[in-house]
Amino acid sequence: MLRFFTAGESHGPALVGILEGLPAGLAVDFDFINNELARRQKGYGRGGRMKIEQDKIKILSGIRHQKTLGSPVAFEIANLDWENWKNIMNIEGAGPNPQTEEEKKKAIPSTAPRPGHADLAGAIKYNQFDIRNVLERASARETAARTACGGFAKLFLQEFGIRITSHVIDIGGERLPEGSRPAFDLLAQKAETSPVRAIDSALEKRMMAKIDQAIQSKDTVGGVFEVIATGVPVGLGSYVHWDRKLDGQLTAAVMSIHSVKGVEIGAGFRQAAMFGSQVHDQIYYDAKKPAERKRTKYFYRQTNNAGGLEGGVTNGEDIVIRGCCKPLSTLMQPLKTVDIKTKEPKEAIVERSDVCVVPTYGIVAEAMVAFILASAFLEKFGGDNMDEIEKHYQTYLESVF
Ligand code: EPS
Repeated sequence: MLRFFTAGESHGPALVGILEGLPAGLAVDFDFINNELARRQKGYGRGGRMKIEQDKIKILSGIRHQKTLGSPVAFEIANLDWENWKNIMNIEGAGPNPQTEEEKKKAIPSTAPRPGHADLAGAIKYNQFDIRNVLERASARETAARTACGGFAKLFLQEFGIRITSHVIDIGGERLPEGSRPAFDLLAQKAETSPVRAIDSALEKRMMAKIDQAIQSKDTVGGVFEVIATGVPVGLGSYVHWDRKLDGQLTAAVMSIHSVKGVEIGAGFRQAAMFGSQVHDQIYYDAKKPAERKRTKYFYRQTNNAGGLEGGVTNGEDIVIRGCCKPLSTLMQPLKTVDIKTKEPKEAIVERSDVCVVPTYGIVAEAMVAFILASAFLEKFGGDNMDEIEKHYQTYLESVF
């Protein structure tokens, strides 16, 4: 079993993570993990913070000579913005210690909760009269630590031929039509070179225009990302019990990402308007042993409406999972709210934020999907070191009929 914890406030000294359950002997490519962090920082529509941060992982434990030890991997990602907040977010002083006019403004307690944010429910729940005490942890800055954990999970999965990418299929209603997609590598390459991770250049322009429109009208815009995992063997997850169904675990993991309000697998909600004969992916068999190492695909489909999962179990086809992001709740033209102290009507907090984060959350969703798949893989083929897991996996592949 793999598990991880993260900690850290958005403008605190650092984000930290602990990833527990990685086997010993996994080669760690630090550039790969840092590149994952860089991919998360990109995207048209991001705010000023991403110009300040240059997310880099600093490993504190669990790795020696570039290989995992089997012990918990602990790491830190510095918040470079801490320098601008250390007198406001100070840890040991009894209150803020502002030195400049700008810091004096930052030190004023935030009392106007943003509709759509964790601000109000969080302030009531934790009995806080400065909303900063809520928003600092509710911030999606936390997803940098998740992305690093997902980077390790991806490195593990890659050893077994499993790869994951994402692209954006909708921003503010500018949507990629349903239908055929380029093969995995081409799709990944197209997404990687687009500022909005769109795989179609005409769509990319319309999406960027939508974001420009939101910027100009001091608004925000949401959308839909799609994550694809390829090379996944048959048999991860289980149909025997509700909490072992992998579709449930994957959707919960993606739903847990900030601002995600809907998750679909495969043809998802579109299936409601289709007949069974149009939905279910017919089964074929190829008796030839697949040449590609570790492929388990003797049984295959020509369509993938199931999104790679049937009965909560992977069926060997690509896993396809979508997340719908609501528009972010920090608006430069604030919505109406009520001051939590005076109970008077007020305008919601306005502070630096992003206009659109759909491409970024696709990257975070890749990390969450990687984590769930790595965990399920370890559950099925478990072992304490990579050699042991490799042997278990090979034995399984040889037994697949
Ligand atoms: C984020 C850092 C934050 C926001 C964003 C995520 O930086 P700041 O609040 O200093 O501008 O840009 O936060 C949110 C989207 C959110 O919902 O809070 C990051 O590193 O991704």
